Amino acid sequence: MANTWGYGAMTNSLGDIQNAKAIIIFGANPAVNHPVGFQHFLKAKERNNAQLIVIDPRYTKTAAKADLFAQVRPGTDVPFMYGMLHLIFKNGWEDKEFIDGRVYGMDEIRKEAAKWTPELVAEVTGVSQEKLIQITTVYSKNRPGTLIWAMGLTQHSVGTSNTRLAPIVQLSLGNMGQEGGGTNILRGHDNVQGATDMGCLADNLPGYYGLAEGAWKYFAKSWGVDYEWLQKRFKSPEWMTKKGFSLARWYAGVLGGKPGEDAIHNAGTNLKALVVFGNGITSISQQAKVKEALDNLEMIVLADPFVNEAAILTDKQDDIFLLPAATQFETSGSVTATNRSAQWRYQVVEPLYESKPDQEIMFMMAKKLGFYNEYTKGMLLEETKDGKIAPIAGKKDFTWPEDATNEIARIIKTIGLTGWRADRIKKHTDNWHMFDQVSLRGFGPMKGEYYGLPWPCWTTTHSGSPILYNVDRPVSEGGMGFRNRFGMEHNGVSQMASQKVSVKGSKVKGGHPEITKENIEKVLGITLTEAEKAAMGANWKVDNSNLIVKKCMEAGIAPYGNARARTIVWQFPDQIPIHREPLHSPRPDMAKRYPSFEKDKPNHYRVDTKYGTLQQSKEWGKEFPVNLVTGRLVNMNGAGMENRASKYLAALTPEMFCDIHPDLANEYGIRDGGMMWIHSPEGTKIKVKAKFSFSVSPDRIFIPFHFAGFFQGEDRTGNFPEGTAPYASGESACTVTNYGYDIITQIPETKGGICRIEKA
Ligand SMILES: Nc1nc2c(c(=O)[nH]1)N[C@H]1C(S)=C(S)[C@@H](COP(=O)(O)OP(=O)(O)OC[C@H]3O[C@@H](n4cnc5c(=O)[nH]c(N)nc54)[C@H](O)[C@@H]3O)O[C@H]1N2
Ligand SMILES: Nc1nc2c(c(=O)[nH]1)N[C@H]1C(S)=C(S)[C@@H](COP(=O)(O)OP(=O)(O)OC[C@H]3O[C@@H](n4cnc5c(=O)[nH]c(N)nc54)[C@H](O)[C@@H]3O)O[C@H]1N2
Ligand SMILES: [Mo]
Repeated sequence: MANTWGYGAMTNSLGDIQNAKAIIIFGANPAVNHPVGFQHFLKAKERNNAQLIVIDPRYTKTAAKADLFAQVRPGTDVPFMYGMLHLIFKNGWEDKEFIDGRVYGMDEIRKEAAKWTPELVAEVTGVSQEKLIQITTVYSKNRPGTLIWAMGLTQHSVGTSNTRLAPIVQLSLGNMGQEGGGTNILRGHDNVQGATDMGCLADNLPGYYGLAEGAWKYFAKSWGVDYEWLQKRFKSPEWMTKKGFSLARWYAGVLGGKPGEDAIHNAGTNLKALVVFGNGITSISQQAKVKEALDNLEMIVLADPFVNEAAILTDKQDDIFLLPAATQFETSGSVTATNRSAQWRYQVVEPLYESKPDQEIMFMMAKKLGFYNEYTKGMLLEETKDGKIAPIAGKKDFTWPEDATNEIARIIKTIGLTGWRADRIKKHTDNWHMFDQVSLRGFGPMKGEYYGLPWPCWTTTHSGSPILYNVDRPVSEGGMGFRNRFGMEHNGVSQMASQKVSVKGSKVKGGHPEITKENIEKVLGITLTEAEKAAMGANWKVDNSNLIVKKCMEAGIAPYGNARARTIVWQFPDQIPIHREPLHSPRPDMAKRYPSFEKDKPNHYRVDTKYGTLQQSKEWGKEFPVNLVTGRLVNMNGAGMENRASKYLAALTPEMFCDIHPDLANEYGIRDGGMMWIHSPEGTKIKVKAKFSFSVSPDRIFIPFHFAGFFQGEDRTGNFPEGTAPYASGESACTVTNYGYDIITQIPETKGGICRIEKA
């Protein structure tokens, strides 16, 4: 199982936002969710007179600081962005040189954008033509502009289309690879960038290595274990290369195949046990199903510093184990920030009482299950000059966590973690005061390095790369072109950057492919010795000799090529992003005009998943006319247990509530402070307190997702072991968020649902 919330990494850094002349935010509320990072946005306004533009269905605290605000209808960002592109092309505001040299397929986008006149955009998104024109004009005329997004773009059945079209807007304006530009995704949890980089995803190995046999073999070699041994961990070899269940639909793994449930494809078996490290479980859509799945498991293990409220939700009586995990204050190690920078986290206190850090719990489990040696062996190994993996001389045992960090640096070459040795990361954190917060450049002992060595950090002496795809700096100072990942050509068109685009100081002029053993001599114009040839891996990602990277650094190029950013993804159901209404749209007319994917997706992370058939099965909006928007509060985090267990944080929002416009409330006889029911298309309901608010328009309501402990009107807090109940409990928003999952990542459509409301 893996966490599929959110996707993308920041191309620039929070500090670099101070260089922007315009900032456009799609579906993020950093004043609330990234209040420290948001200070850079405010500084950009103060110092640079940066124009702040916010696109959100709600008037948020971030919107309150904006120069321009568009209150978009949930799930219509694709039309809004095409509306911008329409105006950009119509007025000739696009960066022609950038597009010609570095982009593939912009003509297709231009064609689609031609359809999205301001008039049509206004009809579909609810944003006036004037507002769209004003926003596009201001954003185009103030370059560089940075484009920000977070969960408002991703948590949709078309989340992937949203997160493809946003960079396309940036490409059209030439805002990529620029100081003050880029696409800057405000990531979620502490170290979530590190968690994704480390393969806590259902569809790849650490470092985004795929699940193909070649990648597994690279890891087997790097971990010093037999490939065959690894293979035998699976029921049969073919399961090794298949995606796993995602966190979003783990419950289907338990319920799959029962009447009315989506079918699963899981080697002929349902899931029987659940082990959770650091997820609330009450934060996942379809809580009624989650509860049923929990009730049907044979065993539940919850490793958490608090009582994980999954234990409160279930009726299961036996075989639920609460393991007291230590917090991050009680352990140490490297963590990765939203801008790809590493930091060292030092331990503050020893683990309290009988709690243990996560890794110790995992080591104990590995011992019991009999694979502890294989699990930890990689920390005792190193690469040799001739491209082999050998034991580190004289090393009998590992030191946690330094040796784990060094193992990561050794193995993960795809995203360039080679330079992330533990001693280097510590030195950065220790010398925190020696870096400029805007450029991240180091001074004094840190000269020549950027803070936290933002990846790719190609070698143990490389500077790190604070701005991705910036060809105006030498590779040795973090420069690079776009990555070449999808072959040399498509439909007869070269995927390489044009001859005019070279990375500053590079010996290789113009675009070039990613570097392999086969093409290195030709592309770099060098001759390898026989010894070098023997040591070199097939490509830079699996080259234990690191010779490919070394030769590339000497030539001043990034090993991953200098290619074109592509707007067309020929492997996806929508080759270019197109508008598709959420599966549950409050507007049946729009659902007909802009239907979801015609075909359902079988075996999507092992679960059959519905799209168009469900959307078109009914005029959902007639029965469920109100848009349901969910999101965050500043005093609470995630599933909320950590904060509701704090007296002072809980006191700020002691009860679960719903932001509702008085006009809408009045239609249903709901009073400010009165109770109301919210009903979902799945037949579930929650009872919450109404809170009159003008942040939402009368066609939509907002609920935070930080509460749990109540379920469809029932108070379940009696289930807490004595003395462990938090100060605040309430209904979980995810009991009523609707069915609907992104077609590629399977992120739930928690930002594009509908409901029916009623006075309670
Ligand atoms: N205080 C606090 N901070 C947090 C967290 C927390 O729980 N509490 N969680 C952390 C995590 S894990 C994450 S992922 C980040 C998330 O950070 P954000 O993405 O900023 O969080 P949200 O509040 O869920 O959603 C952002 C905005 O998206 C808007 N939105 C909803 N639907 C749409 C839509 O269709 N289009 C557009 N354009 N906007 C839409 C919502 O109204 C909301 O204002 O925050 C992190 N920071
Ligand atoms: N409706 C709706 N649902 C959403 C979202 C939304 O916007 N709307 N957002 C989604 C997103 S982006 C996210 S990231 C999720 C967040 O949801 P969760 O991941 O469930 O959020 P947290 O509350 O951060 O859960 C972390 C759990 O880890 C525990 N924990 C803290 N530190 C440690 C540690 O060091 N070790 C261990 N083992 N446990 C620890 C905490 O006590 C808590 O129980 O929610 C998702 N769900
Ligand atoms: Mo998140």
